[in-house]
Amino acid sequence: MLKPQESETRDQRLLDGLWSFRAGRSADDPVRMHVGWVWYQRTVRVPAGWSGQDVLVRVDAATHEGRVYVDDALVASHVGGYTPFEADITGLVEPGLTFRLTIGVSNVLTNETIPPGYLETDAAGQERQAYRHDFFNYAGLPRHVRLISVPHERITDVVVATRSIAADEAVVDYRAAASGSGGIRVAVVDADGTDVVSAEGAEGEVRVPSPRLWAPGEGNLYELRVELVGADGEVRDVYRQPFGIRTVEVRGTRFLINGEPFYFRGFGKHEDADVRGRGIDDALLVHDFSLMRWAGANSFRTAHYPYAEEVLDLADRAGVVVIDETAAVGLNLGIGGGVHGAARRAAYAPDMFNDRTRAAHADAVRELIERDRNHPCVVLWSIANEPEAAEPAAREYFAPLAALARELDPTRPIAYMNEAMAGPETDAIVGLFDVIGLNRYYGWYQDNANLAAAEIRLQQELESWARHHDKPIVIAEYGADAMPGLHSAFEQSWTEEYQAKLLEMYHRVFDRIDAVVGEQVWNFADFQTSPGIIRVDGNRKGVFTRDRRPKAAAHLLRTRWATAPSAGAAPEQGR
Ligand code: GCB
Repeated sequence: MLKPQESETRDQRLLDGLWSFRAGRSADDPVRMHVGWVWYQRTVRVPAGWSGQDVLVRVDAATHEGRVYVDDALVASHVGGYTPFEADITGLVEPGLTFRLTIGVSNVLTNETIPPGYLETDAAGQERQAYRHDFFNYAGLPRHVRLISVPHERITDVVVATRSIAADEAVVDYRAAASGSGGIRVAVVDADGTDVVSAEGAEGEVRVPSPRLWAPGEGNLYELRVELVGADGEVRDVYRQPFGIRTVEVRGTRFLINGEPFYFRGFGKHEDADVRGRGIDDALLVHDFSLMRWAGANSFRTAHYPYAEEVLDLADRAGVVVIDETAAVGLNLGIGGGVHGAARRAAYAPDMFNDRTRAAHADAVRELIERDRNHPCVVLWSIANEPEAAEPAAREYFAPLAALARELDPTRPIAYMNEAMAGPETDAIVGLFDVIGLNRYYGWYQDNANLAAAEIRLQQELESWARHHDKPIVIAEYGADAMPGLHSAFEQSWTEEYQAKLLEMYHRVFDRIDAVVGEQVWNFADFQTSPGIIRVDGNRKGVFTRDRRPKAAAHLLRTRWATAPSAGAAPEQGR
């Protein structure tokens, strides 16, 4: 789905600001723990200058299900909380006049939604939303709602991908779709605004001379200017798609960007902050990126859902590498609030994660890839976080999803993020993927406050993965909770020293294992979770506090990462 933009033929208004709000049930129902539908409403005036154009309304995210009404007419409904949807409302509104826009949002999660969850009724008769993922179920409208003006005959999709690169020329494939009868014309525009090459036709290739590559640390971007031209030669629509010229490839145990081995240094993140919850905030976004740069990070993972499109736009510009994840987190009955144990029943079953769950998961994969595939920052799709992966039925569940991701995007490798209950010999699905993503907590959930034992077990396990699979390994999570200001001279969990020492121990091990091509600490910052006995006003594994102040571990990372020889190079490894 195209991100809305202004051009010679297009316009948009952000409908940000305060809306009227009502939760669907009684007034004393505390909104924070509300389960079910809420309603947002406001009056919108269609700009008078938009006459002759089609008018759309676009919701960047309605978490987890949204319904849009223009006056009393239902114009769109969508399931999936982190991807956009839109409706053509041309026939229902008039330029210069107002209409009533109402958006209903439900936060309910079931076995058949992505992410999954379930409803419980407590002893007081109160219905509660339970879920198997470790972050607060912030819901509602966390991103922009837009009113959009587009020509009636218009460009509806653009896909750009680098086929090959050489010093003197890059070959870039493109594909555009349009409604109406016009022809497509494209031009590649460089950062100075100069047309460097052009082509005609809805699909084809362009050869870019002396390309300035997008690379880690170097956010070099081009634009593909796409024009829809009528038979009369008149330009009906113009859309400018930013893109980067770069290749991604997995070869043996190496992860290559532009043919060069890349080592991921960075974080699993969350869209989370005090007061605003998951709501988009440009100042926070810029601040987070500068803190990541300060720490020497070159990458992050959009744990555990697709982030706002503006986040990826900034990563493109900043040359920050992204592992882009669906919201498929919690497809695992063996994990509860971070504590892992054997599940008592099958996860993939008609009354649990079933064909309808998989269909929702397929939608999540499709919508993620269709939204984000033009971002050069995205180098790897993560189609699930910590699903049950040892049950043989996991293979049946995941094989069509992996195939779908490859079909939608043959240019990027795919992964899923594994948790420890499926080991190198029991993981039934790792073979479907190109990269092994591991989330490991030796020294925390296992061997707590015993780093010597944790080091031995971590090393043994990583060696076993490397022995059994000829694939690159990215450690997508490792870390420990730390309460800021808590200190100890002893090996004492929850202290700042322990968090830093644990990371240091992991780094020693990573540097001994050749197949490890990345380390992403869990987490960038402390974040809110549902209340529980192992969470202290949220998850404290941040190396920054929730208000973005560095703990001791952040300084440790800066020492290791900010001194690395170049943006993408591996640290000094015993290779
Ligand atoms: C995990 C999950 C992550 C949790 C983390 C933890 O494995 O992927 O969502 O927050 O562990 O801290 O327990």
